[in-house]
Amino acid sequence: MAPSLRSFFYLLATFQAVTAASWNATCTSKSQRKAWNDMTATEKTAYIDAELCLMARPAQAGITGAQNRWDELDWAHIAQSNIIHNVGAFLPWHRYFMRVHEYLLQSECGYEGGQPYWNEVLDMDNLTASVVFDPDTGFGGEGSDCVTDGPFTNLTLHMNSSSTSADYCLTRSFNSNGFQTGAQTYLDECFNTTTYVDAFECYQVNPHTAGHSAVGGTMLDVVGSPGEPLFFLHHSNLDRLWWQWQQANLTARLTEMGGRNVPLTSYLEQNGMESPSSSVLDYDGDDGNATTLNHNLWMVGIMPNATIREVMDLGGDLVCAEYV
Ligand SMILES: [Cu+2]
Repeated sequence: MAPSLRSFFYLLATFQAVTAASWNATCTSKSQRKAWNDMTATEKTAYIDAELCLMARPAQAGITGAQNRWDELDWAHIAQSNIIHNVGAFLPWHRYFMRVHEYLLQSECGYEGGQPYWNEVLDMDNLTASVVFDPDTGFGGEGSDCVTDGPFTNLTLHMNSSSTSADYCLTRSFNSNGFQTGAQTYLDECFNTTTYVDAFECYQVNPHTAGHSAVGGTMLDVVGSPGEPLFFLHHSNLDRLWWQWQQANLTARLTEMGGRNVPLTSYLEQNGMESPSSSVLDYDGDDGNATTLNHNLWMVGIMPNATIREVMDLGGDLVCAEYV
């Protein structure tokens, strides 16, 4: 994004009523990100209400077909799914995405808490009994045509990889077996990797896939999964795992980046994705097919773009959060 446009968005953001968060200011008060199972009923209600608020707020970013803020967030992921998965930017982009979502809840929907996470490893032995699926204090349960209970009953989504005017229901179909690569032994294997490249590959393949498989339905859509509200709890948990890995050697890992910018051909084919074009890759901030701290993280006009450098420190000025 051009510097002038960036400062325009910055100015716009400063004019919004901001209570629990500020944008691009100095981080003074970190968002407290709690596990869903550690939150009070009041805190859970506040979060769910703020999510429903985003779904009801009119679109603002000028994205074709987007009817509300929720659609816009979904589109940010859909539009660039072939440059944010299976690449070095996978973890940083999703960290930034969590922050943008959290910030919208705080700045536009009066939410005062931090982005919750789903501590998935606690639920390995009994997925369907997880507190996150509670219809009264959670996100509701399954539904093969539409989710049938909880706050997101009959939630209608509008964006997918081939259309910005689709109308389809949020669906879920639980899969306990698919959840098992989120177990502690897999987390340990990832935690024990010694380079960022090994870490991101490990976290993506095992704990990341686990949460998507476990919930199923919309969550299993590699491209359109942010239509599922649990996406943000799952990816915050993944982000927490990356932060744990960073903290194991923080001095080095606050700046350790790497990996490719173009997904493997096998990955693209497996997920029906096109190879990213030079019109995108030429502007990603890197010189070649290696991800660096200069890499751009695009947010399709919802919020200003950022660089990987700016999101490396979870408690830095841009993300300004901590997992508690
Ligand atoms: Cu993703």
